[in-house]
Amino acid sequence: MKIKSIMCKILDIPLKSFFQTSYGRFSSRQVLLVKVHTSDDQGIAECPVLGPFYSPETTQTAQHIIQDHISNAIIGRKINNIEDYVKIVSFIRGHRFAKSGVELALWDLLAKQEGLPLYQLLGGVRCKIPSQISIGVKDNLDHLLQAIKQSLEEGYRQIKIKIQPGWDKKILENVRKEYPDISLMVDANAAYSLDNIQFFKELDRYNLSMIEQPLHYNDLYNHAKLQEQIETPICLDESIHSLDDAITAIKLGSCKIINIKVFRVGGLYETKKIQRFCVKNNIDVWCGGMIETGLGKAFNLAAASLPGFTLPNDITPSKTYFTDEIIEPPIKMSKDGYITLSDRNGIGYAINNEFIHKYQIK
Ligand code: OSB
Ligand code: MG
Repeated sequence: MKIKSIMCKILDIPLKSFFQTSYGRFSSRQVLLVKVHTSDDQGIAECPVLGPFYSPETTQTAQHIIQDHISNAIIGRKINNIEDYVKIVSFIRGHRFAKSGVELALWDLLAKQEGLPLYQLLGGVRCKIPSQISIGVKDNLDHLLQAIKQSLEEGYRQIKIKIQPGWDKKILENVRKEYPDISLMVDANAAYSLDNIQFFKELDRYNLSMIEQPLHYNDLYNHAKLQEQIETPICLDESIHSLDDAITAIKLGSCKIINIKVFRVGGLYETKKIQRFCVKNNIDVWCGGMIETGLGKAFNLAAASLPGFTLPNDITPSKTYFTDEIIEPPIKMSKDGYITLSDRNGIGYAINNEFIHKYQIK
């Protein structure tokens, strides 16, 4: 198919309530909407860049890379498969969120052309996706316990809580006192160093299914040192940008589990490469989230249908973080914590144009 044009819009969408990690607190979500047009169709995706505290990109750099570099490279060219696109944009170093925005819109276009739901074109093997909720740092313990109670009632299959120095040991002790048997994990978002080794050793007693990204994003070596000394499996998030990172981390022993975020690794093509390597090496993976809108979550759902995605994913119904729905129908979760993939062609959801109109800022 011949690419005719690419269009970007910036949306700024209020969150239902604030979300806090060790990076800080945010109350609204900026995402870049990306539309790729051929002469007779369009594909749509989003680029949920968070900001330079999570990865080097921002919404504005992603827009710049798409409009001034990716567009120049692909407009007017024939792209018959995703590999063509990946090769063409391989001259751009980094900027994986930007590359993923266009790649995902192309996946949507290709799946529609083939008359298939995206997850089937991708090679997905399941259509019921297990869900976990990521609960941010709260103002106090009561608020956290309340959020956990509500999430368990809603049916989530696992609870993930954000930790940071000062909001860790005491919190976990109390959560475990209240809920000794629930499936529980923690995410440190790189807030600790090996100086905290005593704390990490004590974590072993809380029976956590994993600890996500305890140390600096650039530090596979010390993650390997840490994993040697604790039982709790380490799961890497921020450290993994590519198949090469995944290979290095696994060979070094830096983790036992990988959180693959479709956007962080540059799209579904790289996601599949990492997933295949992990399956071969018996490493469990799951799909992470970036507080995407329902549109971004829909691409994550397709990823989570692939072999090897054996653990609960940070994929939640649209209403979990937002009041309004960008997609129709909304993403819904069953009472036992599963989301069923759409059987419609392409990404499988329609876009609510009123939503875009309401929240577009550029
Ligand atoms: O580290 O997984 C993370 C949200 C924003 C940035 C980083 C992370 C998160 C989450 C939320 O934990 C995941 C979600 O979208 O459900
Ligand atoms: Mg994380």
